[in-house]
Amino acid sequence: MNISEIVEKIDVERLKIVSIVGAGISKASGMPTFRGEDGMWDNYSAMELATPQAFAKDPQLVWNWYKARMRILLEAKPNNAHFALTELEEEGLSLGIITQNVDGLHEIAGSKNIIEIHGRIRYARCTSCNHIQRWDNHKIANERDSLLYCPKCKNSLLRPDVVWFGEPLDPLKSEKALDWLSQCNLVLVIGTSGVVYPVASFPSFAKKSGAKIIEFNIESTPLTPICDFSIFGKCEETLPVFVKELIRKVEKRKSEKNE
Ligand code: BJW
Repeated sequence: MNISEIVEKIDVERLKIVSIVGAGISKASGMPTFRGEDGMWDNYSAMELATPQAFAKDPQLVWNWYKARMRILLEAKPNNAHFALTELEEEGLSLGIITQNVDGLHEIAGSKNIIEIHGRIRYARCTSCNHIQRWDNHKIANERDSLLYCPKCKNSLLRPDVVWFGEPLDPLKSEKALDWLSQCNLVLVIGTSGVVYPVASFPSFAKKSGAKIIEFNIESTPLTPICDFSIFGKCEETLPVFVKELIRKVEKRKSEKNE
């Protein structure tokens, strides 16, 4: 089924969309994904580095990984997939974006209702007093082999303000995400491998509340079987087409009602 045929099947009456987003959306902005061919850095897998154990054992190694990613991010711009989601929101069709990405590109693209469920790479958090500060500048990103320390407690180490494996998600963010997912009637699952929990369980949670699920990915994922439709291809190409066609259908519906 092509995108027009899929849009044709969507009930656009009182559409409330939630987008669940992963690293694939930022690939065209130059940000590496976690798994697949991008998933190694300095011979370590992202899965080995994104843990509190890795940070406890070798904070410098972990900070060097985040600094390498920050150097890329500082040059990155949102792409057409980020902008398509902003357009959905501006048209009043979106409840919000639940993003696993820590890069902040949705906000730069102009989206407002965003839950950054795995945190924010641009901020660092004190491992003792929880003081939070930005570190997204070229000077720090280019200082290799140096750690960041808390300006408040002086000797305490700062860490990236993100969620690593084995760490709980912010309960307020999870609660808000589940609230959106129970209210929505359409979920767009964009550029995620669908293997990291609890986010990987969000589409089926929404489906149980009656939402339709559409996946945008370059390949099938463990979520594909529960999706009503899968749109295979680069989301920076497919999502803008989908959004444009959806908005056209909503507008057409509105003008028919007013006649
Ligand atoms: C394109 C594309 C293009 C490419 N267009 N598509 C239940 C069952 C089993 C395990 C667990 C479970 N519940 C919890 C767990 C454990 C664990 C987990 O899920 N493990 C599994 C891996 C087995 N989960 C956790 O530990 C979570 N915490 C938790 O559950 O806490 C419970 C707790 C309670 C009380 C006390 C203590 C604990 C935390 C998970 C945190 C994940 N963190 C990371 C790092 C964030 C910081 C950082 O960025 O550095 O989050 S890991 C990494 O994976 C990152 C991502 O957000 C996340 C998901 O990755 P994503 O986005 O899907 O990227 P990829 O690379 O995997 O996929 C990219 C996709 O894009 C691919 O499909 C491509 O095909 C596609 N693509 N180009 C469209 N152009």
